Amino acid sequence: MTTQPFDLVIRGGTVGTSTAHFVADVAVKDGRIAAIGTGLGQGAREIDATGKFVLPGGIDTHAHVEQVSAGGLMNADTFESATTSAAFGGNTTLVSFAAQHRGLDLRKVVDDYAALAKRGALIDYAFHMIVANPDEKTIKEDLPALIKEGHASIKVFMTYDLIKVDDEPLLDLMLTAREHRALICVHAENHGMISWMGKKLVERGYTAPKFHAISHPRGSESEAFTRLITQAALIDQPIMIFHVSTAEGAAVIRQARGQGLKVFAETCPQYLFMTKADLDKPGLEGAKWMCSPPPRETTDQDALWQALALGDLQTVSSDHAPYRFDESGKLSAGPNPNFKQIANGLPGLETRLPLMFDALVSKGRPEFAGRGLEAFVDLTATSPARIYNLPGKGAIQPGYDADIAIWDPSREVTITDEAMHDLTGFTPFAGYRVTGWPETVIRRGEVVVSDGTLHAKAGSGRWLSRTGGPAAEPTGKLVLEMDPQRNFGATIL
Ligand code: DUC
Ligand code: ZN
Ligand code: ZN
Repeated sequence: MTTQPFDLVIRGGTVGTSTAHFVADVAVKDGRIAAIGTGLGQGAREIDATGKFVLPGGIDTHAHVEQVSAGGLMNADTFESATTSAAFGGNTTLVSFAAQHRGLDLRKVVDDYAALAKRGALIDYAFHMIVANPDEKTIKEDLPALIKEGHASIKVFMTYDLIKVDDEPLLDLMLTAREHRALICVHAENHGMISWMGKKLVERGYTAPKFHAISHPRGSESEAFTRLITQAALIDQPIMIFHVSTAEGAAVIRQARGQGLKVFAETCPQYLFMTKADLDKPGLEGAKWMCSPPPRETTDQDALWQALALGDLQTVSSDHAPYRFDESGKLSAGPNPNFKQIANGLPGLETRLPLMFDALVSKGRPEFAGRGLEAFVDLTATSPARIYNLPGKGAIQPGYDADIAIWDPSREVTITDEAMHDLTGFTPFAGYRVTGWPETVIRRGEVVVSDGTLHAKAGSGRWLSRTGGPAAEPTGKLVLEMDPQRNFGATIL
């Protein structure tokens, strides 16, 4: 009997990394990538990947799952449905949220989400802790302990009445994050401008979903980015700015990074592929395209693609926030809501990678000058793993987890509501035609999806304990007020 040195060998595919692509076999042993090369030995299982792309499984670092929204509404997915949808879309790792609302105990919140995910998740996962109740216990006790236990990122909202964190508690949170080395992720929009515009529009009878798009003035984003970055510089705390939607917002980030500030940023498919015109539909239909911040203009799309190519923005996440188009979700305020009463968010776990693959690899966005495959891998897997410090994830490399998506680059698919595996019941990308699809998805060496069939069990995903890693390390550059050499000797940081 011949011994088979490997558990799995994927033969003859084009292996893609964030810096190169080449034809090779990939061998897997004990859930990890054991070798990459040509003519590798036998595997107990063999997959012929000739003509296919062998890429790292996607890492989606911004998704709301089994979570109560900013407006107090439970979303449509469970960890099982969301991770099933993510897996069919080529993902092997998810970072979702443990969401503290006002009055809730952060420790209990994290324990509750951990229990839900442990039971349901079928790809690997981690959490960002949303903090909306930055009281003494949260800041002094729970956050330091939870960061130490492996939850090394915090999300804060600068808007939404029920969960927003004002400047002073945000500075407190940044100081705690700096002391314990966690990344701070932020939904940054100017609350007052949005709230004021929303009220004015509704008072004047402009209630249709399309008015959501103009109720979040473009300047509310760049203003909040500037304020946030200025505060982060005061504390010397690294930040991640979520879901950048405007050209002006991207320009603020570019300038800050140019000054050496540790500012990371993401955008999402809804800002790269949709515009405010998508919300302009008869009746309430436009609610399906409502997210916050809203989709903008085609000129913003171009600016965001450029910002991705320049490295000003480093990741593309889905911001999956699923609300059904019925009374359990978008229409929870009744059959005739104004746009302020409609939950913000849209599903995207399953469509993020195919949309990005189609744009970067199949259509070859010009900004990436022939390096679309590398950019795809980098923006959707390698950079997320690096920034959120997910060791062993995000690359096809010996010793790394065998998290692999095998893509058929020539398969043409029209996205439909019915084909999606999440529980939203619709996708805002229905009707989009994409070329390239993840046909086989492998998580730690096990086939999770193949031939349109799910093979993994709920609960087979693993929680990933994370430290803050290099991204969360302060720069050490202190502004005048924090520098004892220049502030009359006061030590604050
Ligand atoms: N912000 C998010 O990050 N997700 C959903 C809705 C929102 O406002
Ligand atoms: Zn947000
Ligand atoms: Zn979000």
